[in-house]
Amino acid sequence: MDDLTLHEDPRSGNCYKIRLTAALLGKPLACKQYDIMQGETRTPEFLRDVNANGRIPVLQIGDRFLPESNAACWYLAEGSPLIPGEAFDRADMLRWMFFEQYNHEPNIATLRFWLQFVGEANLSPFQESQIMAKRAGGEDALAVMDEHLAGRDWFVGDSVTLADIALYAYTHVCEAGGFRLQDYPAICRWLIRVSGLPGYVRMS
Ligand SMILES: N[C@@H](CCC(=O)N[C@@H](CS)C(=O)NCC(=O)O)C(=O)O
Repeated sequence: MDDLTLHEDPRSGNCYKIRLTAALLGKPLACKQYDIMQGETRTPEFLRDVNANGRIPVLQIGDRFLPESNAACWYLAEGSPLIPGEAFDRADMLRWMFFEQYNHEPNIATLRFWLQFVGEANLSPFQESQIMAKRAGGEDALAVMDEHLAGRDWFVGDSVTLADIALYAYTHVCEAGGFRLQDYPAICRWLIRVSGLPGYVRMS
């Protein structure tokens, strides 16, 4: 089997998804760290050798490079119970992973990044003008999740899948972006369920 190396910044939830998937599956994963605040994913070498899109995470599989967190999770989990065997459930899992990338991460992860790492005082006028819309978009996403999880344990079927891992990564740290988890009781119960999984690892 090819060696697996995660090119990551440990503060990133997108990178954490991949580490959590590997840990739940018991797959060994080496890590190479970058500081995105210092532009280390924008160097000519990184753009040429690792990801022309200038972003982590990138999962290196032997001498091949796979960017995009959810694609990397899929690669690791192929053939495992983290991907449902039944066609509808598998597509439904992808539905939540696309939701995560379109409705959840661009609002919740971005606000966390701006408020926790960039700092409110350092935001550009454009970023400042986006805060309210990002807050509203993030709250909408959390409300959809909370309603879906009321009365069920996992996003798809009756066991944990990549949908749960993808959505867990930034949800469990969303308070750093100013969101209030206590407003979402079904999410709170699900977060405890995920953190109790055998093999679970913390974000950092
Ligand atoms: N859709 C991508 C998003 C990747 C992404 O936004 N990465 C951020 C960190 S979470 C990054 O590398 N930022 C550094 C930069 O843009 O220079 C994924 O899911 O992997």
